[in-house]
Amino acid sequence: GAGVAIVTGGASGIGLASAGALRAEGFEVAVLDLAPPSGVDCLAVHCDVTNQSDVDNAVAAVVADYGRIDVLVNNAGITGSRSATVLHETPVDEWDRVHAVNVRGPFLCSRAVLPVMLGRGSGHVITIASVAGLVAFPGRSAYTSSKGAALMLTRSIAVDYAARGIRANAICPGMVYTPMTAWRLDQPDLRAAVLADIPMGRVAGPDDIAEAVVLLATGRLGYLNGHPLVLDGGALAH
Ligand code: NAD
Ligand code: KPC
Repeated sequence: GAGVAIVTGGASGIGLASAGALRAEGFEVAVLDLAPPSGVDCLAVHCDVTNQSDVDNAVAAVVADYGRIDVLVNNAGITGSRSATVLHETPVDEWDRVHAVNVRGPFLCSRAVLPVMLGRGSGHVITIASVAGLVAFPGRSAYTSSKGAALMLTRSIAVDYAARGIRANAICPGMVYTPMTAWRLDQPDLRAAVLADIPMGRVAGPDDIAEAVVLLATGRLGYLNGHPLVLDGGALAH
């Protein structure tokens, strides 16, 4: 096979599409999520990525089943409720929850997986950040700051582990139609506002992002390290 890949948050949206695409490419896939994935042939492990023992136990279960980990896809993420908006109106517990999933989660998962990768002297940590980690998404302070942190966590891994055969890259999607964003994109006026900023005139689908996950996971672009791969239909070029 192509190797063993863990996908966090693989029960929905971008993670589910990535798990399916990795499986189709020949990877053994383990999905770590609060919810069980459906429709993908994988090892499903119930795991809250903010919980250290959940993460450590889940990674141990993957190693017990598959014996190695080649790819970690840090994908689980949340925006917070609608109340997590501009900074002074953001409830403190919403800020903490968003950062717990989007930053502590990739930290804990990478912390558990890196020793396994170090043992074989190879591996790739792929983190689904966002264009919101590069430019601020209006009215989403907690999310924007968490994605900036997730990108720099990725670069920290890239710098610290490259000499030991491990790479780390981020994928920075623009707007993707998933359960996360359906509330916005299903409202015609809000959808129109989003599309006005996208030169290609469409939002992404989960498969657009999964394709990049597979490209990186399979070891193509082998000199890429610490990079934020932007997939946004040209929005940031606008
Ligand atoms: P989604 O809501 O469809 O799926 C997220 C998945 O993560 C769900 O299955 C959920 O159960 C899981 N999850 C949430 N909290 C978790 C936790 N504590 N532990 C384990 N699993 C948890 O979202 P999506 O749109 O597919 O987003 C996936 C990633 O892509 C996120 O990191 C998101 O920030 C990022 N992203 C999304 C978009 C977009 O427009 N949808 C754009 C850029 C980046
Ligand atoms: C671009 C991205 O990462 C999503 S930011 C907007 C999420 S939401 O406010 O839920 O539409």
